[in-house]
Amino acid sequence: MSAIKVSAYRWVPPFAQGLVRDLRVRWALEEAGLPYEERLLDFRDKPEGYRKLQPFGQVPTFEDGALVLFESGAIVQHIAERSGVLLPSDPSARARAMTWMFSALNTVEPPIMFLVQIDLKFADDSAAMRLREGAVDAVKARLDGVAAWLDGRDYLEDRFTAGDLLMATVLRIPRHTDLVASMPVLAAYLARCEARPAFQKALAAQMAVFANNAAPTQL
Ligand SMILES: N[C@@H](CCC(=O)N[C@@H](CS)C(=O)NCC(=O)O)C(=O)O
Repeated sequence: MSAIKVSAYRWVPPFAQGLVRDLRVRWALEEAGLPYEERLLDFRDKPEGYRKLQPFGQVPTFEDGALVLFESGAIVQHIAERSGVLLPSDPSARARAMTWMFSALNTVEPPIMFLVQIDLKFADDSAAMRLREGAVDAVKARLDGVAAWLDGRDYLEDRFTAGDLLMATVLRIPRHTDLVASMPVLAAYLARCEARPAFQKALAAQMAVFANNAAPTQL
């Protein structure tokens, strides 16, 4: 049987290390106990034909024999459905968990990514910086919603699911700010998710690749 392959970057700058979205897939595979291999790519120099696997030239992709998937959320969902570990079998509980998967990627991640763009790509652009206050408020509004929901709970639903896996990876993104760290409910939730052995293995695997590969080009 051919091994599952996950695409990932050989190296990214420190601000992105530990955040690249193959982490979600590695984590889901670790939770499911499915072994995988890496398909390592250079950020600036993707192999000929890679867009046949990922139309936008991004990571991650997931290859399992003839099945090729892209979009980290879809890949995590596939792994979760296949293994049963990350989604409850009860149909209603499963639908709730999937609701949180979409919520993480579709409601919470976009304002966070907008803020990240401002802070990490346009920090010297005064026009962009004028948008920052509003961008922070938009992130806070989403974080307030997640924190209020989580208050008194360990996880978004009554057990850890793929919804938590995606939400935790999204909450990691604004680590250059104290937005999550300053909210005790969210900080504790994130720490709880990150303490899972499967997360620790996934993170170590991503970071090991960067440690083994010197910066190939200036990004
Ligand atoms: N929605 C996609 C986003 C993938 C994505 O943004 N990947 C980044 C790394 S985390 C990437 O490869 N960026 C390079 C690019 O967009 O050209 C997913 O969740 O898989």
